[in-house]
Amino acid sequence: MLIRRKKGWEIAERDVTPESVYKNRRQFLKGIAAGSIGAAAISLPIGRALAQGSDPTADLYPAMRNPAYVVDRAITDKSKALTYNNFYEFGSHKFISDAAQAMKIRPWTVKIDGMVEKPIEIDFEDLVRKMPLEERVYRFRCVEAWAMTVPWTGFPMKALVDYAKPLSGAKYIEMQTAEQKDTMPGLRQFWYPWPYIEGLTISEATNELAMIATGIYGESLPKQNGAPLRLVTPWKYGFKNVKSIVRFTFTDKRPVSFWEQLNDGEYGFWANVNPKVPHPRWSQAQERLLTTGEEVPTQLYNGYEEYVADLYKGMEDEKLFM
Ligand SMILES: Nc1nc2c(c(=O)[nH]1)N[C@H]1C(S)=C(S)[C@@H](COP(=O)(O)O)O[C@H]1N2
Ligand SMILES: [Mo]
Repeated sequence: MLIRRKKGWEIAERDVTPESVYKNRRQFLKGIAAGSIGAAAISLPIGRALAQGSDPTADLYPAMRNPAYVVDRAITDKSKALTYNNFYEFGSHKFISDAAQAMKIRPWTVKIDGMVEKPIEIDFEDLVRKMPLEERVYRFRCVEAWAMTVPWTGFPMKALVDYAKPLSGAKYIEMQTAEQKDTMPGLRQFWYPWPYIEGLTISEATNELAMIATGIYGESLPKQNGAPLRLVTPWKYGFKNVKSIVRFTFTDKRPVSFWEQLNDGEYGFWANVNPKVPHPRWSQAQERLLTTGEEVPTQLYNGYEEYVADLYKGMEDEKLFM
């Protein structure tokens, strides 16, 4: 049974204090430097853990950049995008990149099931080699009002939908993150409705912007960013972008996502970016750029209105922007 929590003070992703968490982490790292903790692996640079193991998909990167997606913003520093993360399975704060290195990403089986011609399980390696990989630079906007601009490598989600051959009655796709009890300490926080799931309508999933990312900055995805595959929907708030996916389920019922299960007064299914629709506890008018800290105005659909506005024609009664 799902535990439905309505208490915003316990669960909102905004409620952590990154500064204090960061200070604690620095204390911790000082401890390591002083030799009080002999954990050499912890001080490895981010991403090295994967690079050291054999990444059998390394030959796929970098992929050719698709020049159609132009962003009038500087690309966020790689070091920022790889160390300031949300991945609650590894902790409910931003500095989980070290902890995430424990995640096991080989072998990685992806299930495609529900309303499809033939449910299948496929190894990630086989799947990614069937898909048309390219690089795209996209804006990214978290509901907490921070933003980044990153080069993702991946494939249009439409290619996966075509591969899955959904039945005509399927309307939605539910996506689920892995649950690794032995590597994900966050799963012990029982008040969260694990596993992390998210959903899209099939028309959203087949919109040209929707992407399944397998890489970032010209390399395969680091674990903290959702290796080996995660969703990227740049017109929606960041929490839609479910990481480390193990299952795509085609269904005629609208999925109730992780955050919506926790608090449907603050987080909804659609979650489209709109500066004019404030979150119940804060404004969405501005966003803070990760590298510079600069505050800039947020744009409708995060600047992707021309691509996606048609998806929502005639849906004015829906809560499209939360
Ligand atoms: N499984 C899982 N996916 C997740 C999250 C999470 O906690 N668990 N956080 C989401 C949120 S709130 C954001 S903003 C993005 C952050 O992605 P990044 O760390 O690659 O920047 O991941 C999203 N996907
Ligand atoms: Mo987020």
